[in-house]
Amino acid sequence: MSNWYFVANARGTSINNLRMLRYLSSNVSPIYHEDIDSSDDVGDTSALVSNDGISSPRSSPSELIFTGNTSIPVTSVLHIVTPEEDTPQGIWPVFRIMDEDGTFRDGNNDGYEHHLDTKTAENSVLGKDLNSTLEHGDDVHLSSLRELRERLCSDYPNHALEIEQSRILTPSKFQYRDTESKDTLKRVHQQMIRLREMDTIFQNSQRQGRFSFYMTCRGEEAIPFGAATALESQDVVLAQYREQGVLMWRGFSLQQFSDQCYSNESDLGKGRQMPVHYGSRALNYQTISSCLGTQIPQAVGVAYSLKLSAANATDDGRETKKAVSLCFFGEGCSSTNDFHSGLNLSATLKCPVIFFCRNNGYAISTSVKEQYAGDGVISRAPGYGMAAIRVDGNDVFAVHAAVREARIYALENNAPILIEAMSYRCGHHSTSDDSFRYRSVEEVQHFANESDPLIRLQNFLKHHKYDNMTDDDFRIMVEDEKKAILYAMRKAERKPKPSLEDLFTDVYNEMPPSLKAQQNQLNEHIAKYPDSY
Ligand SMILES: Cc1ncc(C[n+]2csc(CCOP(=O)(O)OP(=O)(O)O)c2C)c(N)n1
Ligand SMILES: [Mg+2]
Repeated sequence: MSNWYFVANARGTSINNLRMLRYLSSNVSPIYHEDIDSSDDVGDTSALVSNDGISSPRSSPSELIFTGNTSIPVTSVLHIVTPEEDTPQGIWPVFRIMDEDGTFRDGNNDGYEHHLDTKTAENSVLGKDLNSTLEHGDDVHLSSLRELRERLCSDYPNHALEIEQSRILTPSKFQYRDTESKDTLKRVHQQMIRLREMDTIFQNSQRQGRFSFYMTCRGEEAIPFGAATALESQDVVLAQYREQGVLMWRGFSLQQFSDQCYSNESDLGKGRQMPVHYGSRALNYQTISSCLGTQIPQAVGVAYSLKLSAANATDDGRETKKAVSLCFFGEGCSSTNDFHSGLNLSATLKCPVIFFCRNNGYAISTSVKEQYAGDGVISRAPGYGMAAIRVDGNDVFAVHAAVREARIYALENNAPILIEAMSYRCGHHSTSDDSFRYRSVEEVQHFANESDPLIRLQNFLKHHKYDNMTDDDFRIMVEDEKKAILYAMRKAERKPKPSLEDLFTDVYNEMPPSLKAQQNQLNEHIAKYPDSY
């Protein structure tokens, strides 16, 4: 559906909603007031960085409290459950590296029987070479990823192997164009802020009638960036709609995001899709479909084709880069027929596909309690003969590690794997939704305070004194991002709409008579009511 014709229908606010607004929008910048009204905002990043300092060290929680007061045992062990082994007894554990206060878990208080293998420290190069050049002390600020990794290995020897392998903690071979630095961790942090700000401004723009629809990723930002940093550029991503951070990481510019939402002539989809239905052939990101679940069997087809082309390329001696497809979907989408047929097909055809379920507690207004009777989505994997891992979706390091290892597993075994990431949808479902009609302000406040992935990463940076980041530095980053987003938006707003002709092209080589008839009807209609168009 073209967003020209989409009717935005949710401008309603309730008293609860207003209370939440006051709570979360207390520090709105003047830039917003000048141009973009934030009256229906569900939050502003500036509020996130106002919790000065970090909490004092505490022992790691043994359980993760999920929506609806379900508790899930936490494990510090990155373990993929393969079809060959026994499935976990009871509730599947959730893999987590970093606790809410930004420190890494020591593994001693895990709620699941797997405990960290202390040999991992000995296996790692950094782990053997601890304290070589590192000065310790409270006032030592770390400025390079090398220093940070040494400090982390020293502080958390049980995670040494992961610290060494984590690409978030490894500088890129090439300079990132947007940050003009090779520092991956800093870029992850900056892009998490950029995404949150873009979401906030775009949502508010929809409220002002500047475009027709929007969906935020608020509260789930660790998922796209954790996953994107673990993939290679040749990997094909088939997303649901809330994963715009993957595109951002791959280089989709703020101008491209804005052009798509405004459906202007620079929109790659030529205005035929609703806002947020991004796609980019150059970035190997298939265009979003509004119908839930369609991306799942498509991802299986993509993976099957990748497997065949990799095999053929080896046969005739050409070099090929091995690739997987990664398919994102929400837990609500896992109730579609396409989920079941897609997963079954991938296991029987042995396709290298990563199924990534974002379990954020809700499918619009339906909470997980009403969505399934079993243990989430992960417990279905053994039924399909599929490997699986459950991960804390608010821990960017854990999401990264799980996807990295899942990719290795999928390619080595030519087999699918299911990841379930436990998170929470802090925003409304979309701009057509007022979530305070079906969940309490207190619930949203609780998750926004306790498990926000951006605050968790900022606690990590502060705790480990990385890059000397203070709350003021965070605020400056937020302001710079806001300016860049507003600049792109204003530019997008001024661009002309795509040609009406484009509505009928690009599907058939020669337009069939039925479509030609529709085009004539549309032209006649517009000629009859010129004032309305
Ligand atoms: C086949 C189909 N059924 C229903 C819908 C309406 N719909 C759009 S999003 C959504 C909820 C999806 O929830 P989930 O998969 O958990 O993703 P989330 O929005 O939580 O990220 C529904 C029911 C649709 N778009 N397509
Ligand atoms: Mg959901």
